[in-house]
Amino acid sequence: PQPVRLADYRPPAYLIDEVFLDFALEPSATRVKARLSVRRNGEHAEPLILDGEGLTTLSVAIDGAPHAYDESPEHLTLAGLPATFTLETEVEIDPAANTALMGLYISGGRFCTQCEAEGFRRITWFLDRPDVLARYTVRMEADRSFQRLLANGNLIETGELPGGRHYAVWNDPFPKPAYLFALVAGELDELADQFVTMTGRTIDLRVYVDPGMAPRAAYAMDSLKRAMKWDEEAFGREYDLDLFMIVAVRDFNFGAMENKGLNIFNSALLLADAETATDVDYERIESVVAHEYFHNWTGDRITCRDWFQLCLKEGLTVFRDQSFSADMRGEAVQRIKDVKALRARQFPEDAGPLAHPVRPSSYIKIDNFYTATIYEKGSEVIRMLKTLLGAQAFRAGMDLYFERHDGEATTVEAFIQCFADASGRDLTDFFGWYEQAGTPTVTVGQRWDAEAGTLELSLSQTTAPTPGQSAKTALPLPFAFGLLDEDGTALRETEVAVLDGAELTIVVDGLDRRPILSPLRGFSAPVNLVSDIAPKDRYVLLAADADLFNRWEAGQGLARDLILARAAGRPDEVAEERYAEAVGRALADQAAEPAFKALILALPTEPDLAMAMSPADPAAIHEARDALRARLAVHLGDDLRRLHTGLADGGPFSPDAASAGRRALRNAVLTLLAVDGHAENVDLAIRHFEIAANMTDAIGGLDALIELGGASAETAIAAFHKRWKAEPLVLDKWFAAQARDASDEALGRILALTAHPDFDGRTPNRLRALVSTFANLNPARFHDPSGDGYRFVADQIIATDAVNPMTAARLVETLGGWRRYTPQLGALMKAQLERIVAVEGLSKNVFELASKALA
Ligand code: B3K
Ligand code: ZN
Repeated sequence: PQPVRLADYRPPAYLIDEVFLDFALEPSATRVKARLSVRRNGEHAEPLILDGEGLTTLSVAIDGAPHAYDESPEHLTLAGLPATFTLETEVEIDPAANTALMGLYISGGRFCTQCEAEGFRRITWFLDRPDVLARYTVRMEADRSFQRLLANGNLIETGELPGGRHYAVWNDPFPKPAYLFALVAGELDELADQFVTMTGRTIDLRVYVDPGMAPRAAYAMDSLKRAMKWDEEAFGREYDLDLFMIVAVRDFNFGAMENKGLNIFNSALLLADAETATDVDYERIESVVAHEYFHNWTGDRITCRDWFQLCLKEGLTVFRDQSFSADMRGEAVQRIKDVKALRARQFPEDAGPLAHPVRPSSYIKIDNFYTATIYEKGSEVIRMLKTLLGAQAFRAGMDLYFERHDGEATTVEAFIQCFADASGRDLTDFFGWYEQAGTPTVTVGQRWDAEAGTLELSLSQTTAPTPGQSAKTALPLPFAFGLLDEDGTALRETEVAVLDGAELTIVVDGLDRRPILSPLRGFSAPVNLVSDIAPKDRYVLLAADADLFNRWEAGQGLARDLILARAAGRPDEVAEERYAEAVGRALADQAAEPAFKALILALPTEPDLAMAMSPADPAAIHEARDALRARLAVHLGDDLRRLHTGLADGGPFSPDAASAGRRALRNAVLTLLAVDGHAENVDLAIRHFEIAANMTDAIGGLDALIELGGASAETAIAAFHKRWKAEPLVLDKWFAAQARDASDEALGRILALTAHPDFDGRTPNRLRALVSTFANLNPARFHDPSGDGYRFVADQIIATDAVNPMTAARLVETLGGWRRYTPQLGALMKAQLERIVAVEGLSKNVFELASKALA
């Protein structure tokens, strides 16, 4: 397959101004008539080349008369065209057979669509590229059993038809690219509400869900209203249509989609109540509802010129949803979680064979570039921009962007230009963050001159080569830091220095005591930090840094070093005791929030540790990490059990951040205790599970019992299944809990789960619950020395690729880091990638990632 290159971008030869679509919906034979008002773009004699995939063409006419055309599997070519004309086509498609879940498909007996990035071409012949913006009118008719007929924009007309059919007509006044088109038809319950905008307009809000599920949409609706208000306050953005709809579907390739006025969600990211959803689910629902809503301005009103510009809408919108969540749930806790996610997903990507810049310059399948780099690093880049310019200039740049580019399909250059113009700053070098892959390493050295009372900080940065980019340049990055004394008293408040070359020296003078450096506060840049800060100073930071992120970071660094020393066969028991005591003090801190303490209590994850060990040995890491957990569990045992009791919550469930924080801490305590199979801990876990009054506690208990193993684990697994077998979203959690089981004998059971009657690999949620959870969150068993974990994941990739290439491809990255592991493991991983690449008829999606992972 040939890659597509940014350098080859050309404006479209034709533009489409108006689209009229007429759907005659039938599950296995849907007819789609399209009437397009087309206009030649400039003076030329080029043919019109339309995109299509899997369409059965029934007719093609220009200005009402049949027209000759050339059809290939992916294109329809028309020549000899006037400067403006009406193109009419009719095609037939088969939604019931659409297992790839791109284009028009059926989920739970309802029609729904997914068009981003290139799904619209599976619906009708079109210029399926984001720089062709058109106004859409959509008529659809279906059997009356498909009760609701929904599309983008405003409802214009509905009516009955003979033969038990009915129809609806929708019009979207805002020009949009085809990837934002959506249609839904089927039986759905409705949750209705309203929002009054800052200019006093009343917007109708609708959330559509499976019959009987409307109460579970309440939190999504509440999140939506808070997001609408927040976007007005934080960015001055008001909603534009009079109606905003969200529909939940069970079968979806990812989280959710920002179709104009008609967002479509994976039901896992929309439905919640205390009994069936965890606090983590609530948190994700809040952030994803906000994310998709925020796209209305950053994505829909202003969209991408081409798919290389994906971060223009995604990085920016992640930044917006993270800022929203920080305001809803607390800045420090949110920042820690965001950085954890960045390190868990983006850093390994940036360090491996699939590393790519935030704005890539070539791809084979754009579906493969919805990555942590585009999303999460893309957000970090915006965050740095805000830090470098200051909040006010940042907002001025955003305002200018909305004003200058509303209604356009634009580029990252144009976006950055708005900030340069609004701030008067030259951002040429900053643009390097979009073009250079790899995580910079920033090294900070200190020289303390007691006599002069000066601290000299020397900063330097380097970035290792990444595939296709051997030479790297230094990128401008904000380095926020503060100084404390040995008692934890602030000596200097946060200051932001800019490392805008390979090196920088900062001199702080007027210090009357030895300062302790609190570096890279709030994780002010997405880098790996290497510092010479001594453990005793890191204990001061853990106990007293005014920057809560760095308190957490100091604890993580201490734990990481202890675990890695153990994994290397050099355990330091005295230092481990000291660490346990410091954690005990952090837990006793009355001023700290429970949500923060829960984060302090969790040791660095195994994949995180693997990134810091070369070559990585997952078995040694797992064992060493558990040894430190055991030290904490034993050393702090009584305190932990007391804390667990003290945090028990008898009142009615509330999903608010403070209540969720208390549950998070209580479950983090249980997680820690589960490493120690002391009878008291087993009893505690059994009780925790049995009396759980919400899903957060039920899963916390189940996880702990599975780790403790034995008969109580079996009982719990069976009881959970019996209780929840009729609830697909909860059953997903049941699969996931078992997929996380890291015990030595777990692998056989996990592999056997694919044969469970409730397992269906064609439902992406179920597949991810078992296979992604296993590959991403169970490193000990995924990297099982037998190689069976790798083989299992490869089997699932190959089987899934035949039905749903996009979802299959998402699993490939788990094998991509093979060079970072011990030679034995690396060879086993590589062998599975080779097996995948050799499969006949492999999709472009999987081929691109697997072959790049091997290159
Ligand atoms: N824009 C969609 C992602 C589409 C993924 C297509 N492979 C959801 C989001 O990021 O908001
Ligand atoms: Zn998005």
